[in-house]
Amino acid sequence: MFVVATAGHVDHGKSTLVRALTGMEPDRWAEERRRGMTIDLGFAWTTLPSGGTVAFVDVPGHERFVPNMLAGVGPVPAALIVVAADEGWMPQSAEHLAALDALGVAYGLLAVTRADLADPGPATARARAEIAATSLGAVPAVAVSGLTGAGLPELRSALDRLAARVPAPAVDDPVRLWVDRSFTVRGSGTVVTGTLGGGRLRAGDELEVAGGDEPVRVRGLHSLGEARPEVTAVARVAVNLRGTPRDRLGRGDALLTPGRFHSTDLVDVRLAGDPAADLPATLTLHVGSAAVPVRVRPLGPDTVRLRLARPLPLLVGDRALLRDPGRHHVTGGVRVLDVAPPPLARRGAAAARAQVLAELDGRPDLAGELRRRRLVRAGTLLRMGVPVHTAPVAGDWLADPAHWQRLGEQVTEEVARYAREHPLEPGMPVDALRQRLALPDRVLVEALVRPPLRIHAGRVGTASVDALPEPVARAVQRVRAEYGDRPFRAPEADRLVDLGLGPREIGAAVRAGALLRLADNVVLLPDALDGAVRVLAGLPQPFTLSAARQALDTTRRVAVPLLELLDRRGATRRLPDDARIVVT
Ligand SMILES: Nc1nc2c(ncn2[C@@H]2O[C@H](COP(=O)(O)OP(=O)(O)OP(=O)(O)O)[C@@H](O)[C@H]2O)c(=O)[nH]1
Ligand SMILES: [Mg+2]
Repeated sequence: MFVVATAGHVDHGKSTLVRALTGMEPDRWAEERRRGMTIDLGFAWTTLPSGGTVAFVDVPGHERFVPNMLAGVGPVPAALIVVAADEGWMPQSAEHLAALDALGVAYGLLAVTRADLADPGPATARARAEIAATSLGAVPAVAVSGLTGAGLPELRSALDRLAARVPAPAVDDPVRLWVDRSFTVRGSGTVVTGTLGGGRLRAGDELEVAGGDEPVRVRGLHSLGEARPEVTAVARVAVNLRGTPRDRLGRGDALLTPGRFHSTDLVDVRLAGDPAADLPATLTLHVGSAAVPVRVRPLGPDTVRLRLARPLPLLVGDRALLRDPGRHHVTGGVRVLDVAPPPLARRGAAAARAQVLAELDGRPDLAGELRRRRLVRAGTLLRMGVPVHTAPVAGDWLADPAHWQRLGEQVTEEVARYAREHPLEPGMPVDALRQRLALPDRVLVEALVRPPLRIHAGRVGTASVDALPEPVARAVQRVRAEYGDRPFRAPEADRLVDLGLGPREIGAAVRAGALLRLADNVVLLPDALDGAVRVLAGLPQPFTLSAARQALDTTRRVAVPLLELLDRRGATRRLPDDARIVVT
């Protein structure tokens, strides 16, 4: 389907022309028909000579209703500009054309109506000259009369040729349907309509409402007045929503493919046309069918930051326009450069930001986004409208290659520094490393640790992290040499000091499994436990503490905690009379 919006000054014959072409009434309201004036958007369609379908979004020309006009043309890629032969170029001819230009509409056609009332030549010449200076460029012109029907066959053929020029829509894109109407149908519930510019909708689909948290479900679809199981862009579509109250949705809302859009109330944009210098501080941003008040903060010569009064599901590259509602004036077009811009807190941040923005053109650019954001989730970029075609470094994280390499080097440095500062610890805790490098996710740390570093028990160190630090290893060696043949004699406290085994060293040796700690300052070699059980099993059962102490050739200082440890491990059991047995 080819969708085209009308444009043009009030009373120049837009609705008459749509009626003549389609046989349908675009002015839906009794008040419109009574006043002979379009107030809100109208919809009509017909078959073209080629067999294709054209659907019209007929807009009001009166200056009071320009916001309605903008809601209609926002999502539509082509325009039928209507100028009356007898009146010629008028203020809303200019304002509508400025809006189309601001939105970057590139496909159009000029119909000079009321050609039965005056020579269409001068109006045609003026209008073509005005249009040629905009995004529409040189457009074909047809002189018509909605009254006599003269020129209508030529106009139909011209519409066919225009339809053939409009690029094919991206039918696999996610759906962002800007709602231009919502109403209730008795027995069916809430229905919203809009121009589907990309993607496809199916009955049964689950969709998101921008800014809402509960999903909505498509109960049924209509296009051109007929029920359809599926509607593919470009199309006018009416969506019947299951169990959704009508007041939940209205013009300016958007139905979205779930998880594919990022609603934002802060965007950095480039202005087309007039530079930012004398821009009012507050304006209205029109995008899709939405109109939202914004506060304007100039950044560069043609770039500004907009703070939206409510969040919208915007994408990098979106076209929108700014209008001063008080002055009935389209201030200019904007192109969205960044939908998740950094805050401007530091001094000089705005100037630095202006420099960054000067390099951006609104075309989604993966390498540039990675360079600026350094680390970002693939889903985040997709939701900004930036296609992702590189592999993640970890999880769904993407990294700027140079930044990633730097991080790898920093990991080596930080782990080495930590080892120097904490020689007795078996490596740097993963979370300490994550914080040190300001990484947002642990999986990134895990991906950055490469041999000879490795992660063991939540710490990053060399492959031998669970080996003993050098000085502790030497001390343990000496314990082994001195006590190997008296395995149940523990070094006295001052002997431990001589050996260089303070509490931290003992802790490191215990963690590494090189010493067994029975109590503060009471340590044995780790094989002592099995040896003790063997000795105790040789005693007459049950045995007393004193018998155990003698058999083990040790002191109470060792025997008491040793037997308690064996009790805890279930190797021995303590009886009510304090004697023990070895559990076999
Ligand atoms: N003689 C003549 N009158 C026309 C022609 N087209 C429209 N008119 C008349 O011009 C008046 C306005 O026509 P509309 O079609 O309502 O104009 P419009 O552009 O839709 O107006 P708005 O929607 O209010 O902006 C009506 O009285 C029409 O009958 C034409 O080709 N010839
Ligand atoms: Mg009209």
